[in-house]
Amino acid sequence: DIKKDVEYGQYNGLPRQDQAMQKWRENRFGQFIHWGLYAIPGGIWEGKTYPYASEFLRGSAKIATSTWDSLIYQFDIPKYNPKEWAAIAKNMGVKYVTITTKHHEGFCLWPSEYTDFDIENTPYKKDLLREFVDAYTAVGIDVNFYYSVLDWHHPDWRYDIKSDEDRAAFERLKQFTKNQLVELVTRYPEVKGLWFDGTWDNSWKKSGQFSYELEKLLKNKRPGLIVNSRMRADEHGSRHFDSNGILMGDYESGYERRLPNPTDKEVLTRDWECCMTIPENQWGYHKDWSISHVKSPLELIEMLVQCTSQNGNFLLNFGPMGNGDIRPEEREVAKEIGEWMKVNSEAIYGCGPADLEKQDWGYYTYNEKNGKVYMTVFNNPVLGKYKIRLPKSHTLKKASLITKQVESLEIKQISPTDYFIIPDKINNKKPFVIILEIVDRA
Ligand code: FHN
Repeated sequence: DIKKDVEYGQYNGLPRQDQAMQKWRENRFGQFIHWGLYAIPGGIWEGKTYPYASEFLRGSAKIATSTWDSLIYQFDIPKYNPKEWAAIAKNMGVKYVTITTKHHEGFCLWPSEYTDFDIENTPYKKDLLREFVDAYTAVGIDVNFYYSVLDWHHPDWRYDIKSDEDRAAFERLKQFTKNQLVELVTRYPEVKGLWFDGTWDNSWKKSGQFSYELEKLLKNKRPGLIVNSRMRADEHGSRHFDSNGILMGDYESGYERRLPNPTDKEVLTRDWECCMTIPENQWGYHKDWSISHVKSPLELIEMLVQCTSQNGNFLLNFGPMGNGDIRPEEREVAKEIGEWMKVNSEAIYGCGPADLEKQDWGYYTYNEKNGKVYMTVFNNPVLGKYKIRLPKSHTLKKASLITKQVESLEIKQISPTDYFIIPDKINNKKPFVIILEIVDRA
């Protein structure tokens, strides 16, 4: 039901069913990379540790813009090895990556024609983004660009527009934004999607028509381009969803460091992505991870499986160091997730919701193409039996381990709709996957 006139809302039919979007959906697991000048101080300034997100250190430690900006002369990244980064990502099992081409600080990882505050003016000088795109593309990982519209470096950025002067400045900022985005999709035609951020200020919320036209322009230049819901506000200032509740962009990107309730049915109706940090709230590199809980690989795997079971993608963040290295803790996380994925990724890639009642042992995922239902077990019932409830017209024919350790597991029907799977022997130190063959008698 349309309540309000919205001219600058959604214009694609959703969910998008073109090849690029189908690929995005099948990928399910991505790596987020936050890298910029903030990686150099890594959350510590003049000997003091600031526990808030390291990419906000400039504000937390009240550092003058000129001081912060001069970090550019220290961006010398001797350990930067994009091929190694790509190998780590590939081994972890991600199918796409999203890298901060420009975060709120305004520093650009590529040599931009429109600013001097970029990689060209660092000691590194070279186009690290090109090297990055090449390395990830070579191993078959789709590359997306994160871009913050909010820009602490740019003199024309305004939080709000309250005067003619603000308006004129923000018009220039809009032109700059457009130029940079066109530059990005032109210089790096491999790019699959744009991930907008820093779009919550009034100035941008008042630019509904502009962001609408910009989305169209970028998609015309790069057909198939995928844009997150954060890019847009409509002309009434509604973000993510327009004033009539219709999603803008191609998928919802509001799940940040949180997941939907596992029984939420509404999220099943659209594409969405959850982005997640390994520590509590650090996107950029922070030297001291003892300041908050650091999620274990198992916690992260559970999030990935939950997202898949609810039609969402999982984007796991890495914050490379100021010297270009990947910190040991992140290498370890990547390695452990990768080991799990090597055995179980069939339950993730190309999978989505199974439309079965959730049980306490974990999550169902379903692959439409092969008709298989996967149950990934995270919690072992003391009973030692895993309960399954099917719709009345369905029958459970077979249950087997993804590892093929045993040919099939014992099934006991306990009611017209309910079954127990009674495994004989399972190595359950890690979450494991049972494949179900279900027959629809209807
Ligand atoms: O402020 C940023 C933050 O640094 C990080 O980039 C996240 C990623 O989703 N987005 C913003 C907060 O919403």
